[in-house]
Amino acid sequence: MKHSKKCGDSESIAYSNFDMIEVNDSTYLDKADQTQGIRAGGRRSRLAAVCLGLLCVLLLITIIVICVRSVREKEAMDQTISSLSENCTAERETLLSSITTLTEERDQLKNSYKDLSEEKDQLKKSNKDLTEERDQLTKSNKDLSEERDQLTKSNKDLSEERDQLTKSNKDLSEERDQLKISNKDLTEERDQLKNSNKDLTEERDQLKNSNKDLTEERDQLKNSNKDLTEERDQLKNSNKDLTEERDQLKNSNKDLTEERDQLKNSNKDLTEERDQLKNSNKNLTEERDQLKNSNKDLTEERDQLKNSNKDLTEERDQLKNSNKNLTEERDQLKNSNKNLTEERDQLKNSCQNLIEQKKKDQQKNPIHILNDLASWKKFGSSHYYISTEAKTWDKARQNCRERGADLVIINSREEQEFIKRENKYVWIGLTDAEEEGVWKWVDGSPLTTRFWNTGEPNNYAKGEDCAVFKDGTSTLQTWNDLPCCYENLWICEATLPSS
Ligand code: 2F8
Ligand code: CA
Repeated sequence: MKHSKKCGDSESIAYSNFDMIEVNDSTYLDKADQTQGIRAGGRRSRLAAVCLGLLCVLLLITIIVICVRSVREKEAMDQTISSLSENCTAERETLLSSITTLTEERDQLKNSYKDLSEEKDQLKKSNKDLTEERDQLTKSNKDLSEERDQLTKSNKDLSEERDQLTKSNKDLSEERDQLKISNKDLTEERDQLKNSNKDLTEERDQLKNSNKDLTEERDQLKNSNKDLTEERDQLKNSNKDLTEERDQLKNSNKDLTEERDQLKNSNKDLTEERDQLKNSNKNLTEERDQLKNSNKDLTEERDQLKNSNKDLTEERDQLKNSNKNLTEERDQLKNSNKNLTEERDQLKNSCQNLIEQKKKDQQKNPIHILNDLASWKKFGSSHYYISTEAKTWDKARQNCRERGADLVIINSREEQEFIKRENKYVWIGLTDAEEEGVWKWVDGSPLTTRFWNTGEPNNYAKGEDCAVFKDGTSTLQTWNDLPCCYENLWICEATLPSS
């Protein structure tokens, strides 16, 4: 019977009782043989049991030794592990503190960069305002100059007009004086004529009187003729003489009458002439008064213009002074602006240096990428990150640097194909900003393997210095040059130092 036996197993005792029962059941063995066989079987069983017990003890000892050894080994290992974990903890703490320091430093730099940007914007704004103010002043100065020129011109025109008016006034005064003289002459002539007329009238009256007297005499003579018929012949003669005389007198009377009528006519003409002269004199006086008034108005207007011209000149001079002051102020502001710009540029440079230093530190310590590895894709020995927002080429590069990386540098067809699979329109780390037409990667290396689109780079619109990776169907002709100020997604590349 084959049984596997184990140390201290209760089953083995059951099996030996079974053997003994088997022996008791045998009817073909004699009693002595039976006793002997039982004794021999009992000895063998005891021997086997002793052997087994020894073996068990040995096994137990071996197990105990192994256990003790393994406990000791475990303790030693625990010690090693705890010292290793202490080292790791210390290292992690150092790294964490350096991260904190770098984060603080980055935040400070970000803040100083933000402050400088704000300061720059304010300066730009104040510069723009000043420029606008200066342009307005220049414009107002120009307008005032034009106004002054117009006023000078109008002043000149008015002076010329005034001179012409003075001249015409003078001419009119002369004409008036001449008319006055001629009027005076005519009046004198008329007075003389009046006098002569008066004299003639008196003469005529005298003649009339004498005629009357003669008529009376003749009547007397007629009466005496009547009375003295005799004497009539004589008187006839004398009468004839007298008649002749009378006829002569009549003729002379007629002549005098004609002369008087002529004088009357001439007197009438002279009166009309005088009235006409009086009218013309009145008109001329009115005209002169009007001219005097207009001359007075013009003089007042000229004086007002002179005053306004004077005020404008003063205003212009004040504006000139304020313009001069503003120009000085602007120049001072320009200088201060220039100084601030220099200061800002210096700060920018120091900021840039700090960023570069930080980048170097970050490259030494790629914890940034390790922290955010889920957003990066691995290809070859590099990791790639595609942004989710759009920025200008410079800002995109800045962002890559802040991530401890830089814009992607494509050095092989495989890398080009890998980026193409992402099928995104992204900035890459290629630029010819330093020298037109000389394309360089962001690490300063020249361009050797090219994947330009057909017809590119074309410096379209004379200002395309940054390269973009286009999405679309083509795989090996995807690059285009674009103005760096355009805003696009971008792709960063980071190479982790081999561990
Ligand atoms: O927007 C600039 C971009 O304009 C065109 O592409 C849409 C030019 N392409 C051609 O003239 C063929 C690009 O070269 C240019 O960069
Ligand atoms: Ca182009």
